[in-house]
Amino acid sequence: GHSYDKYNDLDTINAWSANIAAQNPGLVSRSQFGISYEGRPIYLLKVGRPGVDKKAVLIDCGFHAREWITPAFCQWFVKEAVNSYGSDAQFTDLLNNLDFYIIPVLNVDGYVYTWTNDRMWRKTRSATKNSKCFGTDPNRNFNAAWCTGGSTSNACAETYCGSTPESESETKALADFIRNNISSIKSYLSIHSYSQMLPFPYSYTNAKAKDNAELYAVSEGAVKQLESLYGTIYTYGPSASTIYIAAGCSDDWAYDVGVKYSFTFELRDTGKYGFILPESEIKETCEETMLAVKYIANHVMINA
Ligand code: 0X9
Ligand code: ZN
Ligand code: ZN
Repeated sequence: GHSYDKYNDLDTINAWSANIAAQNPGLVSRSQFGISYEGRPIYLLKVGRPGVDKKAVLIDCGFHAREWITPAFCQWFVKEAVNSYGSDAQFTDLLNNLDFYIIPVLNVDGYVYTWTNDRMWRKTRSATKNSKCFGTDPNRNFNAAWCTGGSTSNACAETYCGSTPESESETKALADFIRNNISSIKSYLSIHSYSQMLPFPYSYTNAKAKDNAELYAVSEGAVKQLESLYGTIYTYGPSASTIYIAAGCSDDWAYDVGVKYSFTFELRDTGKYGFILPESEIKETCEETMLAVKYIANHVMINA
């Protein structure tokens, strides 16, 4: 059965999302936002009190298949929203004034594959013409200096950029959703693991983003909140200098189409367990990350 303190498989996550929407009709609704290469539905939860002209924060999890802590975080976020509405003043305020679009698992085919075949799979599961290798790196598949630095046209590589920008059904669905809702989406948070970092654009160039100073201040404030709970240390700053140069990433693409508050989270840990973070760390990881996400959301509510 489903548990917030365990890693849930895709069927369990899909049953959970149907259920939490059914149980909280005034706060949570579920829609199918795309369909994967192998034909699985990709679900989207809209969390917030219905209202007119609401600004929105888009959060995706399960971008890279093996980063299991990330779908766990998206589930945790929705649980906290539902439990906090009407009792926690700050979260209630956020839910009254913002919509949160939550994608619990974007790369559904890859996620299933990590449960059935290869725990360390990263990419999508699409076939590539003239290659026996499968899968594109979804975070190298966006139209932001596509297939230049930090990515490759070698289909067998972990950072394969794909045959064209948005060649993947999953990335195309995400890009279409952002384009179709660009007037309301003010913030995009892409949840990954691991390395305890909170980078922001750009990663395809060493040039600073137009909003660099504000994004730096927001990431600093968010990290302070996160660190206050259990002392987990995060680094933050422009992606290219904080992590590495990488082209075709969703955060850079979203920023360049106009989503100003675009951040990537790299959750626990720093390498002791890496992608295989023990279930015993789910609760602390999610609780500390909630503080950072709420800090950013509050900034968006006030300033966007
Ligand atoms: O390389 C990535 O896609 C991310 N690291 S991961 O280990 N989760 O694969 C980092 C993404 C940071 N953002 C950008 N590079 N734009
Ligand atoms: Zn990742
Ligand atoms: Zn909590």
